[in-house]
Amino acid sequence: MSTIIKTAGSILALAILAACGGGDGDSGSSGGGGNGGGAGGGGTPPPKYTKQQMEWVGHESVYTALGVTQIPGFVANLALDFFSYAAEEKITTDSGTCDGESAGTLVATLTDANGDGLVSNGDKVVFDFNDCYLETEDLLLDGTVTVTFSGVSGNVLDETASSAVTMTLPLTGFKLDGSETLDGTIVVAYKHDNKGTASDDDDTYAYKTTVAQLDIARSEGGKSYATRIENYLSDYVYDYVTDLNTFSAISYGASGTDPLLGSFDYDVTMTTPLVYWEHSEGGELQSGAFKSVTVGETITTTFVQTDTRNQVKIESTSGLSSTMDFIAFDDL
Ligand SMILES: [Ca+2]
Ligand SMILES: [Ca+2]
Repeated sequence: MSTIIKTAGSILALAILAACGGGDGDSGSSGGGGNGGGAGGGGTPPPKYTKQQMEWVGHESVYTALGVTQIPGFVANLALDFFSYAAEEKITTDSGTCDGESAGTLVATLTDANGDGLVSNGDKVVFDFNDCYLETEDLLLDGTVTVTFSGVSGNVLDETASSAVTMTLPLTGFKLDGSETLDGTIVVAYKHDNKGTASDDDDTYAYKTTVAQLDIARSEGGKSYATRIENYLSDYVYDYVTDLNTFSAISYGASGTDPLLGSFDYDVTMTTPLVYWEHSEGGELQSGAFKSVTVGETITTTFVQTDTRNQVKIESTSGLSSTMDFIAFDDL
């Protein structure tokens, strides 16, 4: 089975959904400072976020956007890889251990509904992750997900041909890193364009991810927190030669509770195309911008590529602004 995992294809380095931990320790200042929920009390302007909260909104806006795309994208790629492997080996199920010291197991099962050995509408791959640790992605998965194929055009398993397929991934109580539980259905529309040439140097791979509603539950410091993602859309193209992922769209609504923000509710929209460089150490955001609109302010997060370390600027219509390098942003 390790063969399956190792062939998992081109994915972004995985950001963890809703990230790890609510900012730095000094969040004791205000439990629920934020702009949460109750829009429109008569006449009193909503409170603005502190600088630390503003930075956290920028961080969360970006990493939630990436996480909702990357983790299902990883599973979708894994489904295609397993389909290819199973068709070649003429098997329908396989199981094995994952990576690391407490590796866990993964069982994969293919239902090739029409038995043609090709990805067809209605074919399925079921993954049963049992505390499965994936070393390269630094990700611990626990739960079952059925990937159902639809909208197939071309031969998806032929790496030299143009093709398209939509994969639907319902997640129910799916556990991530032992600390977060995901519920919701994610749809990934994949498209490979070979540009009509035999060489794959000019090929592009597009992934459009949509989610009507995704609920993320987690606990931290003995308390429970919940995030609801609504109307999520992201669309990006992976360039094989440059290892660049260029997003043409990202938008969603996020609401819930957070240790640093208290109750929160904001809408996130990409305003300048986000470019993400993929490499073995985890990738880096190179350029692009997001805005996060709360009831009280608009927070803009901008990535700028430099000769040394890429910079991140976070600023708000409240008048606050903050600039840091990408490493510091990543560590927020
Ligand atoms: Ca088939
Ligand atoms: Ca080509």
